[in-house]
Amino acid sequence: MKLDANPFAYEFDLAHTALVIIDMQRDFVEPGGFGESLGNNVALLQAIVPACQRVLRAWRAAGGWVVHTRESHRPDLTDCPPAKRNRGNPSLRIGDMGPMGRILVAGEPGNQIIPELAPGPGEVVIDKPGKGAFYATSLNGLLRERKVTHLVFMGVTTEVCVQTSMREANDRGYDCLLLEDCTESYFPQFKAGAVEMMRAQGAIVGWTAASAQLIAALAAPVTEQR
Ligand code: C5J
Repeated sequence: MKLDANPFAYEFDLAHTALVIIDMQRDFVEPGGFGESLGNNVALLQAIVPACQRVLRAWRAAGGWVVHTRESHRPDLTDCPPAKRNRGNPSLRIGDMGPMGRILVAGEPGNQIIPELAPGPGEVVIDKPGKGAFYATSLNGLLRERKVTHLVFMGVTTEVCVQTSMREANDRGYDCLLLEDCTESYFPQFKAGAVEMMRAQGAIVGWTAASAQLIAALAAPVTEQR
């Protein structure tokens, strides 16, 4: 399959491509969660949910494989370095009781993926203690087992967990595409900068495209794409 993308067309074989949805968790996206309690405007993140749902539906209908991630720590926090927990001396730390349960702790209500994008049968959920989806997770092994070579990214936040994961993937040899209208930041200028950075210098980290381009490619008969 081939789609219009920046800085040039992105080609992928669906059987060797995974859709990776980064950290669309209640605590980051929903009103009344951890993100909002820090003073962030979660409406920005909520605005991408319909586009993410459209892509997920089209990807599943085409038979594509999906990986979801959550920024998530063990209840005993043994996988949370003090440097991460204490950075910035926040009033609410990872592991503290937040508005939707213990913050960024596995099993807590706020740590779950939003119902609109709930994982389906056969889809994988990766709990990651870092910003990147590859650090201290089984993701690379799972992708190699399935002979995945290409990754399509959506999720939040663009310049933190999405960008870190895409850079990790790029260094491991995956061809990565970021769907611009399916990712967001609490800081729109950071999203804009991250998108520019990733596709600069001939897709130095990867490609970017509008989700409509991907959906059109998934819907097109195979013969039209040659
Ligand atoms: C993510 C964060 N998911 N911003 N986390 O980007 O701390």
